Amino acid sequence: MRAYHHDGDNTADQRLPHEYTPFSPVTPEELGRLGVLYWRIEKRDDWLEQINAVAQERSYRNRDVIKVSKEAMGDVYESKLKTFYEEHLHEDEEIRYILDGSGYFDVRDEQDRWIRIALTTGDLLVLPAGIYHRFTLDSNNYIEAMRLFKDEPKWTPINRPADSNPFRLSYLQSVRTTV
Ligand code: KMT
Ligand code: NI
Repeated sequence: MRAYHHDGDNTADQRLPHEYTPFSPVTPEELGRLGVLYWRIEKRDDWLEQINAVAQERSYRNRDVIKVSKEAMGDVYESKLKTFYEEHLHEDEEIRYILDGSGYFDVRDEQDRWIRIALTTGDLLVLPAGIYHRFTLDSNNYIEAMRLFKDEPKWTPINRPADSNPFRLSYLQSVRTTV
């Protein structure tokens, strides 16, 4: 995992790193203040047990695996990528363990700037309900991820603006009270 401020350029290819100049890293503690959680679980023999432990601890009772690539998605590839990259929120956590490949999750900070979170195999990321975010593949054009969720999947993206959504409001409140 590597997190940093995005350069804000939305004209160049979204798959490029878009590092702010000078490079401006974001620590796991700063992500934590936004409610974003991160674990490193190496893809060794016991990775599944470790995932199971986190899942049990946080009541993630269901899971599936998504493969994002042209080969795996065929006709819906372009439209899915477009949907992933539209700024949105969910009414539940978005939990991803990267099984293979790599990609970028962008999340908004307190000043509404983009933080780019570069994930690779072995990274586990949890985005809180109500945070504005988006996802893109990087120039490797391939990611495979386990998606975990508490009960039934609640994938529905709610595109910005969703400022009066109750999950948005309680997210903002939780961020303020943890500062
Ligand atoms: C999402 O919700 O944006 C995704 O599931 C993207 C693919 S998982 C790395
Ligand atoms: Ni999402």
